Amino acid sequence: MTKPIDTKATNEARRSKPTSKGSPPNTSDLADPEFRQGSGGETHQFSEADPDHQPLTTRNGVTIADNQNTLTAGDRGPQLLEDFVMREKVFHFDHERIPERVVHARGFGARGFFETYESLADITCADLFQRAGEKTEVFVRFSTVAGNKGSGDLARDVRGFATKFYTKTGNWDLVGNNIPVFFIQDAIKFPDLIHAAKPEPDRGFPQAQTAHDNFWDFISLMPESMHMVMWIMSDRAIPRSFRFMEGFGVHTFRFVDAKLNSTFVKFHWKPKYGLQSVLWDEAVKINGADPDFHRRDLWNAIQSGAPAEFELGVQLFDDAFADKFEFDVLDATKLIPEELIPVRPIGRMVLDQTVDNFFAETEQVAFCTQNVVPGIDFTDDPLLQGRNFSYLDTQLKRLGSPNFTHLPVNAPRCPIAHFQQDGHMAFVNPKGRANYEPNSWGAQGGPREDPSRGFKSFPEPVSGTKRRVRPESFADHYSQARQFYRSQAPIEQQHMVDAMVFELSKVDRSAIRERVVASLLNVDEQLAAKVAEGLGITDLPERLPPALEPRDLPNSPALSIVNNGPQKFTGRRIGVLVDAGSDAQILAALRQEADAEGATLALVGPTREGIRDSAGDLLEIAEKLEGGPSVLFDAVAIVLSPAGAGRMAAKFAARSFVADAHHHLKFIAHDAGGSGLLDAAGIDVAKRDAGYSVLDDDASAAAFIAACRALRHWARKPG
Ligand code: HDE
Repeated sequence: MTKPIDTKATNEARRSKPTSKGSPPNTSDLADPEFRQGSGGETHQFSEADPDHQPLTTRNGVTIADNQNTLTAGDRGPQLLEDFVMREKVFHFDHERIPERVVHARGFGARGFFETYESLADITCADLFQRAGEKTEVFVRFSTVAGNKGSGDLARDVRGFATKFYTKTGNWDLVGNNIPVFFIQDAIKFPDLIHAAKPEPDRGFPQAQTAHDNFWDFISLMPESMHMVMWIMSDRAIPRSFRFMEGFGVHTFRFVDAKLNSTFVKFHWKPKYGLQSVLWDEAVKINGADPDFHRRDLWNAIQSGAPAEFELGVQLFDDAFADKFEFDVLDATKLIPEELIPVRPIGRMVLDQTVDNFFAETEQVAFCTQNVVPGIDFTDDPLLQGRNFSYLDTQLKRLGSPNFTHLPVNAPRCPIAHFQQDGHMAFVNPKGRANYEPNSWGAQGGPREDPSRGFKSFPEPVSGTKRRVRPESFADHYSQARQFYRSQAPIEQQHMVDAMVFELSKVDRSAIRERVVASLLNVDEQLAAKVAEGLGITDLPERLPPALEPRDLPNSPALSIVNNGPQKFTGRRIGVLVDAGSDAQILAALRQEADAEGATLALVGPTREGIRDSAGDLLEIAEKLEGGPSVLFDAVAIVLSPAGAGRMAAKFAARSFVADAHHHLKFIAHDAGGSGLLDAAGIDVAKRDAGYSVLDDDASAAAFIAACRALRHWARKPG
């Protein structure tokens, strides 16, 4: 007969506190009495038997005696249906998942505040913009669009940049992207666009990629998408981190003042530490080395006390500008160049708190473009109008109840009072008899409308014939695509060509590849020719006839990332390759200079247990070499003793570390020992350009960090 295992003894051990005599370790996290508090704030008394822990209970509050074994009839007998402890636990587990977002499934949220710079009372009555210094609580969710929840962060994709402002007059959701234009002009095309971009339905792949037939087939047949295609084929679609990208409201909105005067407005987020993107080869490798690279970056930054920060800016204009602007301001495939209407900063947003619970906040947050507050209004942009339907609808599907506004992350911070009632999970319920209006119950009759403070739409005169038509003013699909391409630095243009050649090389049908090239001929002939060359198309196809002949617009310097470098290294990370005996003085100088710049130093070494430097001090290693390739860093330094260099030179991962950094145009610093590893990786002195620094004293460490402010040594020809 089998002897039952004495789980009582194991449980006792699990519960017991560690003793100096080496008894089993306590499950340390659970030792924190706050750790298991319910989200409703309820706490349980510690059991007398175990003063360090709250008793484990069922959801009904019944204390559980045994969380290891199901109730059975006989030690080896069948499990009993009456075991509510086991059934409730598994039941709840079975229902843990809610539908992931149909787009923007993979996201990462953070909390913080928005601070208004100055009163905008002359242009909007929106309460959050009335008083200089006013702080408004915010929740932001960054995301990718095409991939599922588990996809890699470094997909070539648009990034979502959705902000919920919990204002005193209701929640305002600014649900934007990191690209200022969109693929389509009318919401009715959104399901087609997303179907085409997502994995193909018969095979379920490719995941989180537009590099496949369906996407490019759709694009080649939808000229209006070409402007946005330029953006997603550019470095904008592979940002270095959420902290280093812009955000845009995309549509034209309205600011409305107290007298119902309207001013058109486009919203912009500008990252405090400037824009930065990775190279495609880096993106591919980062996705392997750390698929959570973007979320980890934001998490680490906030946890280390360096919040992400963005400035909110607006482009303001009136009807006169809208009438004379060469494109329709209601067309979301167009932007207004910053050179034409400069972006006026109106406040800053600081994201300084990570979430307490990913599901409760990042997953359950429900953004709705319809969430505007008095002083902010929609325009007739057909994409925006369609979104106003879609977001509310999608939240019901995802969260399963019209009461999703009760969830803490979605609940307004201002008072709410209405006669809506019941529904699934109604846990914030009105009291009293009156649940309709008008009523004659006097003071007990509940809330009343307020014509003076209530939301009022801008009284836009509207007339027209009801029909399905795309306005003539939306017909120019290529001029701004051309403007974007031509406004890029040569290296950025090359990246766009490379991206298109890569993506189209994954397209099986040559007719689709050729149709894209035919469309590109409307954007820029050289671009089309280079893409054709990369694809091996020897005879350029006929140009796709455009609906409206594209025009040459003036270049917009603001559109380039490289030409607008931040000239700071703040918030960036240096990977320092070290081994036993690395020079303590050089490491100290590097650390000091990095600290002064607001950058971080991460040591990459042979083991996580740490190594002793030349002074005999134990150094904390952030990444074991094989798990910490140089793609994870913005710049690298190689600080090795001669013996250490010898050991490293024998390792493929160490040679790749420096070879990749070289190939990715990174700034590289090295000491005399580090030079040996560079030689071993094939980067001899002759190949070391101005992006290399020799570390031999404190001044050289300072010079290296100063050089890093350029972010990349673009002049390098890695060969
Ligand atoms: Fe979205 N979009 N979208 N979108 N979108 C969603 O709403 C939709 C568009 C954007 O972090 C969905 O809650 C339609 C433009 C972001 O939770 C869904 C159209 C822009 C997020 C939806 C668009 C965006 C979404 C899926 C064309 C930039 C993530 C889950 C008319 C201005 C928000 C959800 C988050 C999410 C519909 C176009 C940005 C299905 C129909 C343009 C940042 O409702």
